[in-house]
Amino acid sequence: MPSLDELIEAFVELDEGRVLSLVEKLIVEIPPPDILEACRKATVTIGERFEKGEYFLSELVYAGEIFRRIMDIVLPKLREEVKPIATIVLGTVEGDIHDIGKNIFKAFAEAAGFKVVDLGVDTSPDRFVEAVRRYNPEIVGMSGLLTIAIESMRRVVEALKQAGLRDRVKIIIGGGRVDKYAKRYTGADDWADNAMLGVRKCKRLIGLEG
Ligand code: B12
Repeated sequence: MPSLDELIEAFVELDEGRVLSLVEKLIVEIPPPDILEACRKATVTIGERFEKGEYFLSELVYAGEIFRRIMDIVLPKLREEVKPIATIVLGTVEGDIHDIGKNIFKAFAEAAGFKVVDLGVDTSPDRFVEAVRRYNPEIVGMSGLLTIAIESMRRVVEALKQAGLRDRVKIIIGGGRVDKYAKRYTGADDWADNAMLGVRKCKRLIGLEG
């Protein structure tokens, strides 16, 4: 059985063939969340190489494509039929089109029994407000990987306040740039930089054991 470290190494080197064959082997014994977490770690190193100028935009695009193919193998193993325990309106915020992490969080949330209304990427504050009116969710989840996404998240919370909807929902933010300071700045109720923890926090936000 290959190791998760081998998978991380192959992903960082963008060796797609090796990555996919390792995932096919690992999925037999390793829980899907552990495989996805290893892949997320690899993307952090890929991001560092991009910052240093060792990788270019084409490599970021390719990394995104490899991650999608990994998800095609791994996510079906997560899904099972369950009655929804609550609804989450979820979207990547305005100005940001990163959606791999959002889609992983969505799959984890659905596997834990949430109904997820996915608004996609580059989602304006107005679209969040509209969706809260329409779907009456218990939770609003916002995803963002760019530093500027934090500002967009703050604008969504403001728009919900303006619309008189803020107190009807719990708000959680997620993605690589979020932390307790971002939570405070945006006015969200909680934050998570990994999907498993995010789902546990969602449960706690609505009074269920997480
Ligand atoms: C792949 C990638 C891309 C792909 C995205 C493909 C896609 N469909 O998503 C493409 C090539 C399109 C891209 C574009 C750009 N990118 Co980019 N990208 C990345 C990269 C390498 C990986 C991101 C990723 O998917 N990670 C894997 C996932 C699984 O991790 P995650 O998103 O954190 O998600 C986890 C948790 O955060 C959590 N989570 C996520 N969402 C949510 C939501 C909720 C509610 C909860 C609870 C939890 C949760 O659960 C997930 C699983 O555990 C990162 C590097 C990095 N360090 O993040 C750069 C990175 C994010 N990109 C960066 C940049 C600069 C860009 C561009 C501006 C480049 C350019 N010059 O055009 C554009 C931006 C376009 C835009 N307007 O959004 C920078 C951002 C810097 C900054 N501080 O703002 C990074 C950090 C790279 C770097 N180090 O410089 N990118």
